[in-house]
Amino acid sequence: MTADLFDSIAERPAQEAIADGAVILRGFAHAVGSELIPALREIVAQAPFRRMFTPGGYQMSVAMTNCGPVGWVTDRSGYRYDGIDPESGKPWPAMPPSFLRLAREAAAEGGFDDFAPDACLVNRYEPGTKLSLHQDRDETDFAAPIVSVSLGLPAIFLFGGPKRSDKPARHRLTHGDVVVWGGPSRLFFHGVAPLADGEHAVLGRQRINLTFRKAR
Ligand code: MD6
Ligand code: FE
Repeated sequence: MTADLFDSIAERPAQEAIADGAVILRGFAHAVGSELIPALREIVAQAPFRRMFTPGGYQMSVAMTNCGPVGWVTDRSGYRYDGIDPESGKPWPAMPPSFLRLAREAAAEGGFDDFAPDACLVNRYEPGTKLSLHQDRDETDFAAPIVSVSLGLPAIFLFGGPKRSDKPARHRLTHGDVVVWGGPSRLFFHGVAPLADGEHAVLGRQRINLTFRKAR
């Protein structure tokens, strides 16, 4: 019994390096999950999830919103960070202190001290929803990492390399896992495979991902 317990811990170490500069912190957000979810509900009440359009005219299957000084948006004119929610004409909801604390602590754990995110993109995946391989390159300063928090249903995170054609590795991310991503792999291609159906005890039939960035 005890041996089995330790074996399973050994097979799933708390920190998994997935590339130079990229690490999965298993369960790092678990303890604060119960604080994050009510704060998330308030954000969504002020800035509801919406499915944005890519510059090429496709509607994204992932629904998005933001909190913080600036938010990531896409429409026919391109991708950008904007201080105003185009749906409401108002600033995005403030970044809750619990979000900021988690992002800073995770970044430090991943080797990036003094992370000061000014944007938190909130993604909602429903079963069947996916995110195609892409680079995060709309930020001005690539020295800052990205911190990505997974909540709700598990997902397969696809992690490639510097070229779109690099075959991605598949990493299963579950509720509370945090990916810290920067340095040499900051511009690597990545995405999310179509979400498998399921029911999460707290969030139901969805996965929520928070990605913290220093955009400006
Ligand atoms: C997601 N994440 O996990 C989408 N980007 O829902 C991302 O696109 C991402 O997790 C940059 C760094 C980490 C990420
Ligand atoms: Fe991304």
